[in-house]
Amino acid sequence: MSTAITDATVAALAERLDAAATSRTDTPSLADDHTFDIDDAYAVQAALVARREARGEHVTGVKLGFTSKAKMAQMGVSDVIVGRLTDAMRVADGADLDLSRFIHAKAEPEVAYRLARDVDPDDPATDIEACVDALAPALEFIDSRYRDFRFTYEDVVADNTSASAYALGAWRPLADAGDVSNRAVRLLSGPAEAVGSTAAILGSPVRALHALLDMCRRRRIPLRAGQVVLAGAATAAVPLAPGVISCDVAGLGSVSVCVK
Ligand code: 0L1
Repeated sequence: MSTAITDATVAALAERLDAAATSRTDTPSLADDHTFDIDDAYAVQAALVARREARGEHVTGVKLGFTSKAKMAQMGVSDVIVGRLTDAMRVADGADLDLSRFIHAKAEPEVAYRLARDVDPDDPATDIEACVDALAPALEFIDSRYRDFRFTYEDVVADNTSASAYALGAWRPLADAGDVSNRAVRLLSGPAEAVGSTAAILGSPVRALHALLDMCRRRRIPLRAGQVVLAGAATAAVPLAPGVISCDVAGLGSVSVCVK
């Protein structure tokens, strides 16, 4: 349990981040005026997600962040971070995406897993790989609520790891998808292009599943049948701009949205 800040402060920080997201107005780093640790940060995140649920949103899955060596080094950490996705964040493949819903969003090309059954993080015998049944190409739209992207590790966890929106391509049964540990990934956004490999996701997206199980054990985050797992970015994030943005993962297919 958190020791550094009170429950009232947790609630106040969640309210501040929620107001920033709903009003599309950035906010200074929480660390500017609060000292809080990573346990507190996950408590703020839980309170933030609870505010969304109180408005009628449903948790549809989880996302991992800091899954590349470069991002971990930049933030000076050796752990991945986990955030929550909701149905309000889901954008259909091929649909329009309104740029005005964000503060300063960026897009990341990813791989998504689908959970076929509930995961029991307390059972040491849990085989997370056996809990997934399908894979899909994915686009994640991250939108840090912090002014000028200036945030600490704890800040970004409190801000639900910048989770903002996501789109999924067609699911492919795991058995048909084959080994996805090193597939070419291409993000196209107008003239901007980012190319990479699924290997940038902790060496292989499947490692993200194991890292997720570990995080869910430590952070008491439930994982339920039907939920989506966004495994992490395969390239650096690209600023979101009007026009069609697409992600193609070799052998898995593609997903796109039209940013307006
Ligand atoms: O990459 C991620 O999804 C984690 C959040 C990164 C923080 C940000 O750049 O907004």
